[in-house]
Amino acid sequence: MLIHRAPDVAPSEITPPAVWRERRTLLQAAAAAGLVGVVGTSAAQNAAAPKLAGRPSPLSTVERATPYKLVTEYCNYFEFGTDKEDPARLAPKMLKPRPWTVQVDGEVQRARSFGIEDLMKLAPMEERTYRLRCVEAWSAVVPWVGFPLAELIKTVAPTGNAKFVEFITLADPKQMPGLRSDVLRWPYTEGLRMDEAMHPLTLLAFGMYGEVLPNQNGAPVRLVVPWKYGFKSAKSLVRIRFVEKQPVNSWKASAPHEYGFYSNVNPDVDHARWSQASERRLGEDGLFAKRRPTLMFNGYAEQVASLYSGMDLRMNF
Ligand SMILES: Nc1nc2c(c(=O)[nH]1)N[C@H]1C(S)=C(S)[C@@H](COP(=O)(O)O)O[C@H]1N2
Ligand SMILES: [Mo]
Repeated sequence: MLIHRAPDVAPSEITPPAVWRERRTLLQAAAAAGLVGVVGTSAAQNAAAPKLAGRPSPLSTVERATPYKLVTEYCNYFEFGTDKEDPARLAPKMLKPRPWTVQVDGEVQRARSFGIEDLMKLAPMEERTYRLRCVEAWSAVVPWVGFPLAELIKTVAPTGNAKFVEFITLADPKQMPGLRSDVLRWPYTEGLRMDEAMHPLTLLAFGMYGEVLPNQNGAPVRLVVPWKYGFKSAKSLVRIRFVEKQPVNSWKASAPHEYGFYSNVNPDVDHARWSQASERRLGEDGLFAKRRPTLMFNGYAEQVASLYSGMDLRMNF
């Protein structure tokens, strides 16, 4: 499938990669000279973090990135606690993202384990700036660094029985104090239908804002599925399993009337306890800040709506 641009963005707003690179170089030069702040660009944000560059992708939204500080300090990572501040407080010192292996198995012809360094070499890194819409009605814009999950899927050659992909994340009580709570079923597990997993927008992310992922954002590797609620984007993956039956994701297991398998962003289908029609963008929470209308498939309808043609999205929420 060929995709030329992000949806709900006029072609004139798309920055061609050459111009983007030039702008970025200028910004970095200006930043190095102390001329401008670097908030909202992909320039390095945490001097201590290893850099991770990616070639700019035309699938990026041109919306301004949410400030790094907000994306790294206001997180959902229940293995470290349910308060938004818990992951940033605990994950940097408790989670050990290296050495790390990701097991890829199930209905594939070439099952194997990848050391994280080998996994990172599988395909060229891209920088993809995506909207992220949490089921809790807040959103952010994040410049991820990674490559399409499809690249990994091609490498392991799924069999004809592979209908779904299950994503299993780390559950180590020594590193993760949140596992003492039973808010969710551990290990945190997610799933995608095969065509969703193969979709060019579906990203395996290793970095963000030009750096390796901070622990609280899912180091060393996470999933990013921009047209679905944020909880589908599982952090700190340890196993990717190809299966025949629809996997049970942790959120659905914990509250099946509130969370479904598909979890597509849909302003017309309310959560059992709140409306999904609008959202608060992180960083825009001043007294007079307007809520933003939530877009169908989080604004990616042009690329993904066809995956669901003929499906009742109210039943398949
Ligand atoms: N392993 C794991 N992955 C997870 C979560 C979690 O609690 N554990 N929370 C999800 C939710 S609800 C959201 S909104 C996103 C948040 O990603 P961010 O904190 O990097 O913005 O991560 C998702 N991935
Ligand atoms: Mo979320």
